Amino acid sequence: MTTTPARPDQEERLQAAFDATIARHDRIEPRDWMPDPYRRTLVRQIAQHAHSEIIGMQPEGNWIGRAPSLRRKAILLAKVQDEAGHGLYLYAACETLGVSRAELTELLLTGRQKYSSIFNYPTLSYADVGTIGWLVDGAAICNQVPLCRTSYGPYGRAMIRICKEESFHQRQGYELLMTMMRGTSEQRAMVQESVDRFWWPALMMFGPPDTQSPNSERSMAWGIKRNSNDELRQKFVDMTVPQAEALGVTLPDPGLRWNEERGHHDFGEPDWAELAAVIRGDGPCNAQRLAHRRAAHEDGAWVREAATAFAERSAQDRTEAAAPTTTGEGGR
Ligand code: BYC
Repeated sequence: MTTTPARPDQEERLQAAFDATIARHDRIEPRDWMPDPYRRTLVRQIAQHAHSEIIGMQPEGNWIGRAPSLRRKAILLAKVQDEAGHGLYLYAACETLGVSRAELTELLLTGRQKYSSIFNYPTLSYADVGTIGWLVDGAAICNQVPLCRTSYGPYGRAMIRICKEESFHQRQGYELLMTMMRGTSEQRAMVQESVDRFWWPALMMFGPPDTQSPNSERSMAWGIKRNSNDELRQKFVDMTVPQAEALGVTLPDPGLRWNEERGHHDFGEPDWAELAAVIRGDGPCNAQRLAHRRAAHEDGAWVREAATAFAERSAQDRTEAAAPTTTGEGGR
C-alpha cells in the first residue's frame, strides 16, 4: 500500500502512539498508522498462513473419492471445505494491509511466498486423514490459539473463527484414529505407521528452534507472535503424549520422557536439515503441490472473468438506476 509519507515530527508521534498501543496489548486496526516493517511482517505471515490453508486442502482432498463410508466422506468434505474458508478469511485479513489476493496468489504460484512445510508430505493411507486431524490440526491449534490475541485486529478476529473450526477438525481426526484402533490388527498397524511418518514433520510445523528463528524476537516484540516456536512445540508435545497413550499408539521418539524437574516432557531433536530442505522447495511433494495449485488457478480463470464481468455489469446497472432521468418525471 502506498501511504503519504509522514513528516519526521509527525512520524515520531505516530510511532509513539503505535508503541503505546502495542504496550497496552491493544489492537492495531487497518486505519491506524503502522511502521512499514510491521506491515511487511504481517503480510508475510498472514499470506503464508492463507497459502497453507489452501495448499493444505490437497493432501486430504486426495482421499475424498476413496473415503471408506458415506459418513467419513461427508466429514472429510466438510473439513476440506473449511480449509478453503480459512484461506479466504486470511486473504481478506491480508488485503486490509494493502495487498490484493491476486498479488498474493501470484507470489505463491511463483514460489516467492511460502506455505507450511507439513503439506509437502504425502498422504499414503486413510489413516493419514485421522493423523492429520489429530497431529497437524492439533499443532495448528497450539500455534493459532495465541494468535487470536495477535496485535493486528483483522488477523486476530479471523483466528477466533478458524480456531473453533480447527477444534472440530482435531476431534474428527482423533475419533477416526480411535475407531481404527478398536478395529483389526491391520487397522492398528496403519495408524501406527501413519503416526510414525507424521510425528516429526508435525513438530517442524512450529518452525526452526528459537536460536535459528530470525523473525521471532521482533514479531514477539510487536505482539504478532505471542509465544516462541520452542514454547509452542513444547506445549504441543505435553498435550499430545497423554492423547497418544489413550489412543494406544507409540510416538516414534526414544528420547521422549517426562521430566519431573522441568514439569514438561523431554523430547528428541527434529531433523532441522530436513525442515530447511522442505522450506527450500525440496520436500517430497513440493513440486506436485505447486503444480496442482497452478493448474487449479488456470482452470478457474473463467470463473474469475465471469465474476468480474458480473460485478462490473451490476455496478453499471446501479449507476444507471441512480442517474436522474432527462424527462424530469423522476424515477424510471
Ligand atoms: N513451513 O523466523 P521464523 C494448518 C519459515 S495451516 C514453512 O521462525 P516466523 C492447516 C518462515 O516463514 C498451518 N516455512 O519465522 C491447514 C521464515 O521464512 P521467511 C500454517 C516455515 O514467521 C490445512 C523462516 O522459515 N500455520 O495448520 O517467525 C489443513 C524462519 O522462521 C516454517 C501458520 O502459518 C514451516 N513450518 O515463524 C490442516 C501459522 N517454519 O518468510 C491444517 C502462522 C518457519 O522469513 N504462522 N518457516 O523467508 C506462524 O505462526 C509463524 O509464521 C511460524 C514461523 C511459526 C510458522
